[in-house]
Amino acid sequence: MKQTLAGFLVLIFLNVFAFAKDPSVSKNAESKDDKVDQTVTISSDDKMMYGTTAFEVKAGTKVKVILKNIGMIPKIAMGHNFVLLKKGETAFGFGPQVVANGGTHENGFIPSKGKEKIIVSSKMLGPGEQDTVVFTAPEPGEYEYLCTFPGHFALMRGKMTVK
Ligand SMILES: [Cu+2]
Repeated sequence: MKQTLAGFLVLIFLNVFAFAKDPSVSKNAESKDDKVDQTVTISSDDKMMYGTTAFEVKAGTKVKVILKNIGMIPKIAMGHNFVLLKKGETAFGFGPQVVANGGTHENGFIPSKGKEKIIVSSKMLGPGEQDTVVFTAPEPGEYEYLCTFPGHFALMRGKMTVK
C-alpha cells in the first residue's frame, strides 16, 4: 500500500515537471511581424519583477508585447505571464480573485470566469521562455496589466497608456 502511494506521488511529480517544461512560444507570432506598429519587450524574473512597468501606445495601432522570463526558478514555483485588463479593471482587484475563480497551473492561471475583463493574455512562462501577444490598442485611457501567478500581482503590475 505504501509503495503504491509512493509510486503515485512520483507520477504526480513527474507530471508536474513535464508540464513545467512545456515550450510556451506562440507558433504564429512571426507571421504577424510586418503588420505591427509598435513592439514592447517586457522581462520578468525570479524577484517577481517586470522589467517594464509602464508603456505608451497610440489608439487603433497594432501593438506587439513580447514577454520574456529571464529567471531560473521552475515555472511551478515562479511562472510569469502578461495579462492586460480592460479599462476600469485593476491588478489589485483582479489578481486576488484568480485562484478563487478557478485559476490553476493547468489553465495558466487564466480561469474562464473573469475572462471578460481581459483584453489579451500570454502563456504562463517558465525560465528562459518567451511568448508574444498582438492586439489593437483600444480607446485612449489607462489600462493595467499584471502577472496572474498566485500572489504576483502584489509586485508584478504595470500600466499601458493609450493616447
Ligand atoms: Cu509572475
